[in-house]
Amino acid sequence: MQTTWWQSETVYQIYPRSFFDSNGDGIGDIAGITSRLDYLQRLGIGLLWLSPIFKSPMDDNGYDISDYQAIAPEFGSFDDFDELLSEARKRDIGILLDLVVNHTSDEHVWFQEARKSRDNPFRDYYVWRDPTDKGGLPNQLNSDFGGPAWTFESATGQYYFHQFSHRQPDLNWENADMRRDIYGMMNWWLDKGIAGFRMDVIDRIGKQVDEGVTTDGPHLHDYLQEMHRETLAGRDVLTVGEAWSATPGSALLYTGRARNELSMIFQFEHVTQQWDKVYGKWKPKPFDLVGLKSVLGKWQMALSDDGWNSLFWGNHDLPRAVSRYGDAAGFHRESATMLATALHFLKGTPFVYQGEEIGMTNAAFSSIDQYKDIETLNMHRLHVEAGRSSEEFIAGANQNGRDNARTPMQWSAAPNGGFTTGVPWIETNPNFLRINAETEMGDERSIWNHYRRLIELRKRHPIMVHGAFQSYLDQHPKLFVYTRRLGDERIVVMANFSADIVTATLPTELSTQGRTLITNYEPRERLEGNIEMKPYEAFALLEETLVAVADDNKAESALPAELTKALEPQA
Ligand code: TEU
Ligand code: CA
Repeated sequence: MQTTWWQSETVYQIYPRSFFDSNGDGIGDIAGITSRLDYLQRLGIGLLWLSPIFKSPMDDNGYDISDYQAIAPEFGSFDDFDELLSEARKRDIGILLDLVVNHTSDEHVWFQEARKSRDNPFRDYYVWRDPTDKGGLPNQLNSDFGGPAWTFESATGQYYFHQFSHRQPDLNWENADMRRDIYGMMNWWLDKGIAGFRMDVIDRIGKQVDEGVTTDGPHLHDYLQEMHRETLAGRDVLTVGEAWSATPGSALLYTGRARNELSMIFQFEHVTQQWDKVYGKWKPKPFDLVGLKSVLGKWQMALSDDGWNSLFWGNHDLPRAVSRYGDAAGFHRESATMLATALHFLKGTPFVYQGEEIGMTNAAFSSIDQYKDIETLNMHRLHVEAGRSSEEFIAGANQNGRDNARTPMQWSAAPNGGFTTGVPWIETNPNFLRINAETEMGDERSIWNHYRRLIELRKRHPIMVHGAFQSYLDQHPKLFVYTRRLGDERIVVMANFSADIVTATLPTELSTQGRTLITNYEPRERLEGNIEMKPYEAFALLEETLVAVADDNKAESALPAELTKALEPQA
C-alpha cells in the first residue's frame, strides 16, 4: 500500500506568540521555536504548522496580515526564519505556514490603496457595496466576531465587507489580478523550501455577498484548482484547508486524489455538534459521546477510500482537549492519554496542538480583563450591551473561549512556566507548577511519553495509516470502541470516556487475544465476554500474528543532558 509521506506523520501546531519567548519581551518568537526543535524531534514530530508569523497589527494575533512577505518584528527576522527552516530540516521536520488569504489586515498596502478612491487599481481587490437607498447596510450578513460584516468608509461613500473584525477586510477572489498576486506570494514562500500551508477559512474565499453566500461559493473549487495549478502542482507539499462548513461530501471535493486541490481539510462537525444551536459555543452543552462517535465514525467512513482526514481535538481557536472532553481535575493523566489514544488510532493525520502533549488545561479566568482574544472581547461587549450578565458570558468563555488555548506553553516549574523571563502577554495558567514539559518528560507513564509512543507507533505500523475503520457499541454512552483492519492484521481500540468503572459485553467478533500496543493502565492480552474498563482507560490491542512486535511500551530512557539543558529557561 503506497503511503504518501504526510499520512504517517504527526503535525504539531505552534501558536508562536505563546510557545517560547527567547528575548524576554513576554512574546513568543521564532528563535524560541528553533530553541525547542530538539524537544519536538524527541516527541517524534515530522511537521510544524506555525500560526501566522507575518507582519501584522495583531488585531487578531496575526490572522490580520499587513505584509505577506515580511516577518512580524515581535516574532523576529528573516534570518531567524531561515535558521528555523534549516535547523528543522536537519531534524527532518517540515514547516507549514498559515496562509490567510480570505482577508488581509486593513493596514495591508492593497487596502490602504483601495480605500483611497473608487477607481483605485486595488479597489476591486476587496468587496465594496453602496448603502441601500435609506443609507443602510448593503445586507444583513454578520461578522463571526459579532456585529455587521459591513463597515462604512465615508471617504468613498461605500461599505466594505469583512467576515471577521472590521480590521480584516475580505479579499475579492473574483479579481484575477488579486489571485495572481496571492499565487506569486505562495510561490515565493514555497521556493524557500517550506513544506506547505494550512489555509485559513479557505471555504470562505468563494463568497457571493449579494446572494448572502459566505461559504462554499460557486467558484470555490475553481479557485482552489487554479491555485493548485499555479503554485502546488509539481511540488511534494502538504496543504490543509480550514473549512468549518465542510461536510463529508464537500471534503471529497477538497481532498479527492483526482481533484488536485488540497491534501486534507480541518472539518469541525465534531466541535460544532457540541455547541448550543442559538448561542453557539458561548452556551456549552453537556458532553455527548454518542453524538461525538457518530460524527467521527461518519467522517472515517466518508473518507475511507479517497480524500484524507485530519485528526484533532484542539487548536488555537478551541478549548483545551482535556478540559473539554476529559477530566482535568479528577483523572488528568488518564483522560488526556485516553483522548490521545482514541484519536491517534483513527484513520487520518493527527495534529497535536502545543501543550496538548502535556495535558495543558483551560485557564479559569474570572475577569474579562484577563481575556485578550478579539472574538471573546467583542462577543462579551455585545452580550453585556444586550443586557446579559458578564459573569454568565465568562462562564461560557471559560469553557470554550479561544484564550484557553493561548496561555503560555508550560515548559517547567520556573516562573511563568519557563515561557518567558519577562511579563507574558497573557497570564500563565497557575497550574504550570504541576503541569509542565520537564515534569512530563521525566515520567515514563506521563501524557508526554504516551504521545511520543503513539507518534512512534504510527511510523511503525502501516495498519494505523491504512487500516479500515469499523466501530462497535455505537450507542454506548461511555465507551468508544473501534477496530482497524489491514490484510490479516487487526487492532482493537477501546476508550472509556468517563470517570466511571464501566462493564460492557463485547460483541463476539471482538473476542480476541494479542499484544497491547499502548495503554494508560495495565496491558491486556485477551478480550472476550464482559470487559471492565477503568476510569478513562484506553488501549489498543494488536491481534496475535506471527510477526513479533517490538516492545512498544518501553519507557523513554533518561533524558539526554542536551535536552534537559534545552528546557532550562534562557537567560
Ligand atoms: O478561524 C475561523 C473561524 O471561523 C473561527 O474563528 C471560528 O469562527 C471561531 O473560533 C468559532 O467561535 C480562523 C482562524 O483559525 C482564527 O484564529 C481567526 O481568528 C479567523 O480565522 C480569522 O482569520
Ligand atoms: Ca520574544
